[in-house]
Amino acid sequence: MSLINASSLSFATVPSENDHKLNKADLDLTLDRYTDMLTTCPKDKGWVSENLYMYKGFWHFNFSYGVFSLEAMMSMQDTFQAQPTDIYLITLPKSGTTWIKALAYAIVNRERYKNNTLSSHPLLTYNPHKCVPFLESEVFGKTSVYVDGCLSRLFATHIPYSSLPKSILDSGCRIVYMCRNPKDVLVSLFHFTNKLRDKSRCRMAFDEAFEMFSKGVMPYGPYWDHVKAYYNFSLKHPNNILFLTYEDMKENTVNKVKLLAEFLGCAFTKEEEARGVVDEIVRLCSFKKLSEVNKHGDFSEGVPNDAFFREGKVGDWRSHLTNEMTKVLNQITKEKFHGLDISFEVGALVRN
Ligand code: PAP
Repeated sequence: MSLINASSLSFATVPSENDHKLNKADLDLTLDRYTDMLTTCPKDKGWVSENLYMYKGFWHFNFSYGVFSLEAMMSMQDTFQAQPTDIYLITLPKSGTTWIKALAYAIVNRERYKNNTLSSHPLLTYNPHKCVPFLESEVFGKTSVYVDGCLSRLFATHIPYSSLPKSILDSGCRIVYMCRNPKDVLVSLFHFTNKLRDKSRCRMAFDEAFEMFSKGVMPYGPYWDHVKAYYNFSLKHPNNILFLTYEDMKENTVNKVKLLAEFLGCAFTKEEEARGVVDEIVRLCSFKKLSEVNKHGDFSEGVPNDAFFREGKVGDWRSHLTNEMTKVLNQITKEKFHGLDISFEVGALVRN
């Protein structure tokens, strides 16, 4: 959930600061007709934003959060035309969005950088969020990233299954869904929120974050409903959706990167494997490398690049949650995921 204000959008295959300038008047006109709907939506306290609004069972930002607003999502539902060759990376905030963007981008564009051993790669200069646009940024202008040598477009989104533009589900395109242990999502979102809260708002206490997360109030949450809907979709359409967990990706990075490449239609050749291309991509997209590259500078106003790189570990929740909190979240997860083969235990996942 990179909180991009409308005025700071800038995306392209090889990003440049002036690639995309938003025309605010046009934007207002496009989204105005959806704003009235917001007044009828249930409202609750937000994390980074003042409030969140419920639409079709999920919590959303309002217009001031540009790309991530409910209005932008509604506009997408009405207008977006998916293509069967598209690729969508779908996550809940703090579930590995930045990482999966980097990996997918590096995999599908690897031909372009093969002759100089990745040394001039955009990921060595730009935040992965600049390399792969959020789907909703289409509302703000043409931002498509075309994958090398083919017509595939690469997008990311946090939109819940029930609100995805219908054409995405009908087109038979490829979807990669990545989820993460809810307890680590909570901890990550808590820290991200406090990093981004400006001086006018006091720091959030962990107790408060826990309360909100447990009752489902987080951007694009409830957590469990988001994951469950995509999981069920993946059972029905195993060829169209690759269901991954952050934990499994951490544990088996090389194997999962190979699987991801295969799913994206560009499996690594034996020759590439022998040349060490897979390992090189894993290193390029590693927490260590990306957090070094993004140590300084701002991604957008009020959002430093380093806000997307904190610990990058599995199980950091252990140093934040009390036993009582752990019990509550485990119980909710058990009930909500009852009958589903989803596990965040390292080495335990399931399918693929
Ligand atoms: P977003 O949805 O706002 O874009 P997202 O990238 O999903 O955020 O989540 C950030 C988390 O991914 C951070 O986790 P933490 O707070 O528990 O540390 C961040 O450290 C982690 N992360 C970012 N890049 C990587 C990476 N290359 N490898 C592993 N974890 C990463």
